[in-house]
Amino acid sequence: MGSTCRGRSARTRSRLSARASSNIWFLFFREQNLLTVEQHKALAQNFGEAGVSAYQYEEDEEKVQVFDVNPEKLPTRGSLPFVPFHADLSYLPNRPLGAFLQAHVVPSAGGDTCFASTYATYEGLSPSMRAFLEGLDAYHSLAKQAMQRGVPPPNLLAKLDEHPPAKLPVVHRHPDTGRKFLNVNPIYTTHIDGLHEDESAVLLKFLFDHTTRPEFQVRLHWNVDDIAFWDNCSTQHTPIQDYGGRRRMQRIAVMRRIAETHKADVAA
Ligand SMILES: O=C(O)CCC(=O)C(=O)O
Ligand SMILES: [Fe+2]
Repeated sequence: MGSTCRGRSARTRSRLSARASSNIWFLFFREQNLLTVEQHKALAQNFGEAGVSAYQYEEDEEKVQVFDVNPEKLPTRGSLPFVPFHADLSYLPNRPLGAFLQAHVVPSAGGDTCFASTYATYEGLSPSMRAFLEGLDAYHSLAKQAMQRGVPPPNLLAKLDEHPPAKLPVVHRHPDTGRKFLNVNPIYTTHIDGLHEDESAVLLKFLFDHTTRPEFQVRLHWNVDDIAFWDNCSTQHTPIQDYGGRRRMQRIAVMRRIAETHKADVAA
């Protein structure tokens, strides 16, 4: 399950360090200090390398992403693009372990983030459907996301060659816990290997819709200073694009140390 911690106590730190050996998929820290970029990087580096991202903006500091939706620059309410549930960079064979996201400016209403447990989405399927999905692979591609934006930004196009589509199990095992999770998402997953195109499209649509069921989710309402940490295998997330004011989020992804990758595959 996920949990919420208040303040900056030792208990908070011990919850975080328990993450790797438990089934916790999501942690939310309230009443924190606003992190500088250096503090934010230091926090992430306790768990792995600070992450890289295909979406880095030129003006962002290295390995930090700032999502700044500012109505003084662009209208917000009603014009923000829908961002469906996703795991970050799922097209990478070694995707980020997770991310730390902190709210620096929040709108007066709205701007929540929903997290779905992919353990729960897998376990919520019937035994027959689970058996059918076992052993299937699906392709995840950065190009899918790039094309959804109409004309892709040049920095993203340049990355397509570096990141060819990855073929990954539809039912994957978590590298730390070995527990099975459902591993498809509408931003990056293009098709299921070995199925006809129409079969794959219908099945993926079902699985994407299945992930949006409220019983698999928590929904976070942000205050300034709050930090969310999510496990990027056992969760997917979606920002709710319903607000009118400014929303500025500072984020650092955490990469899995290479030696840890596929530990569960080896153990299985
Ligand atoms: O802004 C948010 O609520 C989440 C955005 C997101 O998808 C991310 O930080 O990976
Ligand atoms: Fe994301």
